[in-house]
Amino acid sequence: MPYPFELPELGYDYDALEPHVDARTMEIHHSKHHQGYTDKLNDALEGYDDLHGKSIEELLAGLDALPADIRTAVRNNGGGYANHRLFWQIMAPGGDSSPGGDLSAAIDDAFGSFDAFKKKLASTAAGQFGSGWGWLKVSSDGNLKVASTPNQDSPLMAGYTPILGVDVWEHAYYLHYQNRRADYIEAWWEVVNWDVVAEMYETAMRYAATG
Ligand code: MN3
Repeated sequence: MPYPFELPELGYDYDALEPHVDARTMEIHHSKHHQGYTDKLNDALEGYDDLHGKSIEELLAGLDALPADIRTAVRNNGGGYANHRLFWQIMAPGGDSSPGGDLSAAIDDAFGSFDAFKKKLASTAAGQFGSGWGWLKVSSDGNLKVASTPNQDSPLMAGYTPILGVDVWEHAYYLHYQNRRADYIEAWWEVVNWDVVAEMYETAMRYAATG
């Protein structure tokens, strides 16, 4: 039973991503912001027993089918729950600076080169007006796309599988970078865990292949 949802462990210490992402930001982001989304998601679903067996992916992919009085709460807080769960997973200290294998070849095919992909994602995320996320996502027919979403909207809501996401809410960077979102994104590449992103890609492609 996925419900009640629980705040996932980070898998590394709050200071592990220094100097690129500072420890205080990580602590507040995980223990306050992500905990808040998790708690509010559970609050919204309380009493809706028929929804307690649904995974977060199922809930977000099926927002239109949810009762109207909890749809916005699940969209915002369920999105926040899922987006941050992915965000912690796809970061790590001291990983490779680029992906290998199938994902590397797919990025070259889709965007021309790894550098061209990074530029496209950085400009898309930097250009998201207000709060939101920049994404690398896989379509249901197995194609890589770069996109941004506002607020806590997830690519899952539109039928895509996110495999990498960069949080561009000010709470993700303001303490260290203030208004310099582009500088934060540039530094953030240093902490991407490409092994996990490549695993997510493989899983998404298996799912795309089987429909
Ligand atoms: Mn956040």
